[in-house]
Amino acid sequence: MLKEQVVNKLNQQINQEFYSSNLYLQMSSWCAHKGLEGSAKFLKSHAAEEMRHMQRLFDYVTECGAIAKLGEIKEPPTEFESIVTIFQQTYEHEILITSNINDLVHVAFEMQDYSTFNFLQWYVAEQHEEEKLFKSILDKINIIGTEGRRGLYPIDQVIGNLDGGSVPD
Ligand code: OFO
Repeated sequence: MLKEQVVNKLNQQINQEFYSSNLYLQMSSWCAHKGLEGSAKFLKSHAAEEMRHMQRLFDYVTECGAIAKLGEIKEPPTEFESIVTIFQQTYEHEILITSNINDLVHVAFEMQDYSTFNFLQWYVAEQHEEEKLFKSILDKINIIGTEGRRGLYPIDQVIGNLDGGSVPD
């Protein structure tokens, strides 16, 4: 049986994962609109991965006999300055999510809820992968650049071929 404080934190995280999914899906639409097909594909696929993060939490709360609450999801921004801004924002967003997960792990530990603590270890490992992935995109943008004769095309191709990689179930 989950303690109320833990259920509330898990539900907050469900909401955050929904927001992450919507944010990346919205970003993918902006990229598609600008003809950045590789980035659009990558972000759309990552939006689907965020929904799987949400679903895993949703199932855990439900399996523990509590009610998973979806709540109101914040509207993501629709306008972005550039592809560079988009990937800076995704990296910053993942750092924020890591901090949310760490808070959640801390609450589970403090409440001596070792089942939830154990369940959350997947998210701890996953956030390491997510930060690494988005940091690597920023590094690629820095190396390849987005200006010059060929413009955005090469970096968009590279991003489109990236494997979103996630921690195995
Ligand atoms: Fe991008 O890891 Fe979930 O939110």
